[in-house]
Amino acid sequence: MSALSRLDPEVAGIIEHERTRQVESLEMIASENYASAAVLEATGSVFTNKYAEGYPGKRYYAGNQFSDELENLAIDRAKRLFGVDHANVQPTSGAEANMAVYQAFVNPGDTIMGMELSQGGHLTHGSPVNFSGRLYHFVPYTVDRESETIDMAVVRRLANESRPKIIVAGATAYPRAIDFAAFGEIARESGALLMVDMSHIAGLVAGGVHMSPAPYADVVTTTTHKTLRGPRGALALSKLEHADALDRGVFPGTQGGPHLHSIAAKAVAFAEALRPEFTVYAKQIVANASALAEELVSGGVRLVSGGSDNHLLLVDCNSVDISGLKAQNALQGAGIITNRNTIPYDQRSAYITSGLRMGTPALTSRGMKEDEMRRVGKWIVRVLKDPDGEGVREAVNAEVAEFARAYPVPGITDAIAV
Ligand code: DSN
Repeated sequence: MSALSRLDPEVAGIIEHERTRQVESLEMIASENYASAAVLEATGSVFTNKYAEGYPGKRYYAGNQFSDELENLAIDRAKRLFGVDHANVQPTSGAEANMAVYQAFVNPGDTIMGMELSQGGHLTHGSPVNFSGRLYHFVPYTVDRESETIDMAVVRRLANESRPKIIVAGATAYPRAIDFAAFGEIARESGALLMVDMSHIAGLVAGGVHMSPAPYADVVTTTTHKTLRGPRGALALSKLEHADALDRGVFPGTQGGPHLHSIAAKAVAFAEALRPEFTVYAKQIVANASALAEELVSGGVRLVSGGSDNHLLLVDCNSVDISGLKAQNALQGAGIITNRNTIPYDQRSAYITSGLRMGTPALTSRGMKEDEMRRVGKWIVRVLKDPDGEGVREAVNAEVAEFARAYPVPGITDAIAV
């Protein structure tokens, strides 16, 4: 019996339920994944107990000889993984990493360009309800109404008109490849720094199946738990000339003590992503998203931009005459976990939405391939076409649970086996 189940059976029970939920459902939230048993073990390590404000060799607390060793190891691995000059492994979340970059390179009131949240951007890319939109003057760019993809000519025009200090490239609900080289050219032309938030696609970049922003961006931020399959947390990378400013933006600019337990787990995840198997995994994520996209389209479901180049799909729920909220809830009833999302030029609110975002990283971590994606796609179409049909939901839910149990879950079923 574990210490937790002896000392706090209430919390242990809730965790056990969550473990079962993760095994028996199909986890298709594009930003979620299953961390390995090694990543989970490092996350739960004794580094939870340690304070280490500062950086390796320059701490404000004693007792940090092993913290220094750990943080240097994580930095070296991150630099190797993404081929960059400088890495800061301390950001505790993607939002804080982005905040640290703004703090480092611009002043309140300065102009920044970012993709509008309702079109696929992120809260911290200038949403008026977020610190970013309140502190800085954001000029949003949108996608083209017809192609539903980023129009680089429009980005160039806006950049030349508004002369931002930073251009932010990167998205949370954009199913297509992003041309970081073109963003880099526009940033140079308009005198802006290029910041790439590659949170969603970091694992694809690490696996070589998406253009790397490293050669073009001044600064790159990313979370570590999405396609990268690490612990909850983030990472900021830069060219050498920006290293000091970036580090000061993280600490003391926006954070206090780093979360060393999370840095330990990031180091483990970076080593996992450096292995050749990770490239195979990243390729499979994309192949799976394409197979799923084909199945949905052939079932009569419209996808924003018509398909996917990466790990995610954005379903236009108008094509099945329901809202994103209704679609999300119907699929949840069938054991398929997704999240509703606005689609470009959405007529519904951000709470109801007309879209449904889904991704393949977590299912791919369970070893599923194109055949499984086609099967999953058929279930999704069945439910979306009859969202009120309790019988359909129940039947699909039973099939999904049996199907899901047959696929091992990294960090869960392998941890139980040892
Ligand atoms: N919440 C994340 C996502 O789901 O994409 C972004 O921060």
